[in-house]
Amino acid sequence: SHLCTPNAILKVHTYLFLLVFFSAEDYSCGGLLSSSSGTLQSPFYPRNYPNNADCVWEIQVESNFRVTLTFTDIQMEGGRCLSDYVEIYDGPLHSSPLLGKICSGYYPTYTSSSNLLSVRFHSNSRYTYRGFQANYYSTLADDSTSKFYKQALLIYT
Ligand SMILES: [Ca+2]
Repeated sequence: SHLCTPNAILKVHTYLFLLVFFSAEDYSCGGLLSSSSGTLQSPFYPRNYPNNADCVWEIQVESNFRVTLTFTDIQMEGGRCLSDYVEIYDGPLHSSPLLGKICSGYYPTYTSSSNLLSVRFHSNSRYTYRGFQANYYSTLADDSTSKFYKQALLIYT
């Protein structure tokens, strides 16, 4: 029949390609960040983030450093942060204390107690907003051992 002519098949393929191409915009998010400083943001920021997103960033800096994360923008579904939110963990995602769960309204700062900080962004199946942007940097750990050492130097020199 005429539906099986090469021209008809080409038209169907073109149609399917356009359907897939325009129905969902590809993106990747999350990953391991190992530079001493950097920026992370929700997919497509400052355009609206996609629905059903789940992104995990693991920030790992040098072993004697700490990670400080500062948010410069955050706009998501508000309220109790049950729909769309960012979670910040003091170490690896599934085995570390939750430092904060935020979605809108204020721009907090978090500092890890080790050289690892994890950030998870989650969005539910509807209503999207601009999302978030955050910067991180690393600072040399000022632990009790080095403080004691400095005091000892002051006393004995
Ligand atoms: Ca949502």
